[in-house]
Amino acid sequence: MDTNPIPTLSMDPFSDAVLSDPYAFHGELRDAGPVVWLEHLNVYGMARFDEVRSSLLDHETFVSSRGVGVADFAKEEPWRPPSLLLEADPPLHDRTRGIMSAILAPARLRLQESLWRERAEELIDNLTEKDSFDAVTELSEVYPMRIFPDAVGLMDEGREHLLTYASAVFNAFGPRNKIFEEGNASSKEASAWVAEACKRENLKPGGWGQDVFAAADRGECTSDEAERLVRSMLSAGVDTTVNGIGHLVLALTEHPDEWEKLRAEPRLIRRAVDESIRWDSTVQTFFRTASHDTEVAGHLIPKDSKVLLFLAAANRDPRKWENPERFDLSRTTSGHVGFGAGIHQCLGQVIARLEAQMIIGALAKRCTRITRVAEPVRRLNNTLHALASLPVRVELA
Ligand code: OVM
Repeated sequence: MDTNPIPTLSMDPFSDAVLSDPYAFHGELRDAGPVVWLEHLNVYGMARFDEVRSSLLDHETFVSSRGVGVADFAKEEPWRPPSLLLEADPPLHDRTRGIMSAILAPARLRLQESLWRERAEELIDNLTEKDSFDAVTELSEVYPMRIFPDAVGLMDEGREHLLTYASAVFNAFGPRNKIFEEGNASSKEASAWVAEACKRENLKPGGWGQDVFAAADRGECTSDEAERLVRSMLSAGVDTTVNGIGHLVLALTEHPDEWEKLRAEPRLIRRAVDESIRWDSTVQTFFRTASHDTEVAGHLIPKDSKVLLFLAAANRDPRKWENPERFDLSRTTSGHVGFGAGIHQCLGQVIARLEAQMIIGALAKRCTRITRVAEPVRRLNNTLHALASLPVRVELA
């Protein structure tokens, strides 16, 4: 073991430069080796597809209960009470995951489909009354907010706090840098609102939130756990879909041929959603912690090490993907790690796919062309590849 030393990189993966345009850095990481030492953070890193995927699958070696951010919960106070899903290992994780999987089962989500389609068509009809609009502030930030909070059964007042909260949650997985501090300042009020919104008495009947409390009534979890599980929906369900949809629109404006293909063959919309997540992964990174000494590609990773997994880099690894930098609707996108892999693989991916399909479906039905009319503006986040603005012009069918 370790006849070749582990290559060291000095670049800060959470610097403004890397976060705004991560792909060149991802190439350096992959080419440096299967395992790297990131001396700026004192953590190991993996950016090649095989090692990222295997590490995600090996949840006993690479645990989540010590945090999936840079902070080790064994040594540092967590930023908020840990998630019972994301920041938990079996057996706790399997119990909570079981409760949530039943509530968000695909057959139950299908019940939302016609309403979500109606809402998507409504929004696109309104937007296309003008020939140009901002695909972030008027579309990707708007559509999930019109369907998701209602599906959970959230109180009406204060829903605007959701995006502020989620962006702070995702910033908190990174180091305590300027991006974290700035988001943290504005998130206090949002956190307080979220805590209230998750309470049983504030959730409307008929929503997924009340379904979690019904599980508590059946003895599957405590009421405190139910509140924390509703919090997971609010943490993970908004900023992710907002930026997933934003980047999907961006991908389609930059690839007019793929837009043509998708319009000609609407069944490709499904694939476009996954190809977009492969090509420009919304969740760029997550950490794990080594629970014991382990070996990866001949290198020792000592017990208690933090390991940074570059999901987005794995999804563009040329060792795995042909022409990985091409957004290509004719490829097989399945197998990407944009939703993770293994026991923690995105619980909400069926919701995310459905939302994206509905809004892009409505857009494709209505518009023959979609063109970007100004440079997209990025919103820097320590975990999410995020957009602040994407001005587009459309031509109607
Ligand atoms: C949670 C949570 C928060 C952020 C992300 C996430 C991607 C889960 O609170 O469970 O999954």
